[in-house]
Amino acid sequence: MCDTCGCEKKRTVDLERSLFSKNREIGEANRKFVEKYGTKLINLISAPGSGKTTLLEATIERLLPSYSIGVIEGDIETERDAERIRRKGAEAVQITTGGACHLDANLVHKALHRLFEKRDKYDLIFIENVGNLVCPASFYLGEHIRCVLVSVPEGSDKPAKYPTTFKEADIFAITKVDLLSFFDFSIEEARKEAKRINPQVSVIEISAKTGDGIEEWIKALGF
Ligand SMILES: Nc1nc2c(ncn2[C@@H]2O[C@H](COP(=O)(O)OP(=O)(O)OP(=O)(O)O)[C@@H](O)[C@H]2O)c(=O)[nH]1
Ligand SMILES: [Mg+2]
Repeated sequence: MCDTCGCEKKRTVDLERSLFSKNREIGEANRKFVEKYGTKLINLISAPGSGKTTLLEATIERLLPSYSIGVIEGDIETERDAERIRRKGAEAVQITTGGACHLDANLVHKALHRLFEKRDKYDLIFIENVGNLVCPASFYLGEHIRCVLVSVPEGSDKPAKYPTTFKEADIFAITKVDLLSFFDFSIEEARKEAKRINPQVSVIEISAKTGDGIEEWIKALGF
């Protein structure tokens, strides 16, 4: 309760703080859990339709059968993305949030157990977060690599307009670069703004359709 006016604001702030710190604790546990198995955990964040699943399909094609891959799919509804991943030969578990716009560490923890029931060794586990450029960024899931994707049709102003999402990203993937000639997307603007917000971020230009940038992406993942 706020001392000055009696509003509920302070209580809300306290609850938020405890929600985020509990989430971080479980995120750290997720990280320790996968590290026991020598697994790298990668969190993909983007608006709906930026090309997360298509990039994963191309990544699986490139890395199987040399590496074992698992995917945790987060969506509000349907098993469709998990089915796409399974068709490419990787293991996948689907989380349907039923409305929530992001995954949290606890949901991912349960999904990790489901994945390790299927196989006892993964070199990589990808988490495809729920399509949303804002909310998933506040929830650490235990990932070693956080990748934010923006596709060419979305516009090069996105880093400047959604800076908090880029602050803790390790990789900024500009996707669908095969469409550059049809849109006024400026690679230079997107790159400059992302680097201004987060000088450490690696910027990669990718087309999962043509294969451009896929090798650089694989290298950035450490493979
Ligand atoms: N031209 C082009 N289209 C692409 C590329 N990558 C994905 N797409 C298309 O973009 C659309 C959305 O791709 P998805 O991979 O399903 O996007 P997503 O981010 O997984 O979508 P949600 O899971 O719904 O958030 C599909 O029609 C893809 O074929 C690309 O590199 N180039
Ligand atoms: Mg998808």
